[in-house]
Amino acid sequence: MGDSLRQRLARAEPLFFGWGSLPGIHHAMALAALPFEAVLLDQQHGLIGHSDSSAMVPAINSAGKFSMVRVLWNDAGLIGQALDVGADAIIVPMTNTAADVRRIVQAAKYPPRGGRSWGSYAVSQHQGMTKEQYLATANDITMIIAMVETEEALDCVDEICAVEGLDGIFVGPNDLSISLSKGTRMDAMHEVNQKAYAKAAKAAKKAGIPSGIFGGAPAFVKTCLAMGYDFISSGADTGMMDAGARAFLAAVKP
Ligand code: 3PY
Ligand code: MG
Repeated sequence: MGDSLRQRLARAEPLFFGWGSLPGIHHAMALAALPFEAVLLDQQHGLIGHSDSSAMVPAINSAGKFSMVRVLWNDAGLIGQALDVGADAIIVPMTNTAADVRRIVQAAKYPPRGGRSWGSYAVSQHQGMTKEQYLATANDITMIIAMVETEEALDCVDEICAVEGLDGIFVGPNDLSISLSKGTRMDAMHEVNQKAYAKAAKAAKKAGIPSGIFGGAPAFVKTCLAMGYDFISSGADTGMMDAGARAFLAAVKP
């Protein structure tokens, strides 16, 4: 067995991951074949449901890539489902308080760290493990990542990062921009947003957990890397297709 996602993120080397918003096992295989170390499936704003994930997550894992699922909402049932199909990490949107994060821990960790409910399907997604081995290691191999994407979350980001059992934070630049501007702006590069990114990265570093952010344009990603972000997404699959098509036409059109 290679490194777990937790072990990989502990290395001081940024991890880049692909972002899947479209459903289908063949799409999962195509995403897993891209030169990223991990693939995220977006159940919040993408078109991917649990039944899609139940085939897509194992396809990603079998291709030797780490799998992450952004669940639809901070809900114990949705969190359990994503972990049961073998996701290495769950990313939970719109977490605003330390209490919100404690609810995730309760849903995602087996006792005594939480109250995750047993589902035997998880075992078959971690090949070679017995039920007992999965139970003994699941709390350590799966990761909980909370999104910081509102003014409220930013105001208490130190408390959020300090919650026992939280493994990382993930910043959503778009919602953060909307929240910080009281709904008047969606500008990931705005200086108010940039200050917020720096604050969130610093809080994560202080708490000793990795920080991630939804990426996109290379200039934006480089700014985030300079702030110390540890895991950064590519931007959505649809965006990558759009960028690829435009680059192709720009290169070949007379
Ligand atoms: C945001 O930017 O708000 C996100 O959630 C990224 O998808
Ligand atoms: Mg968001």
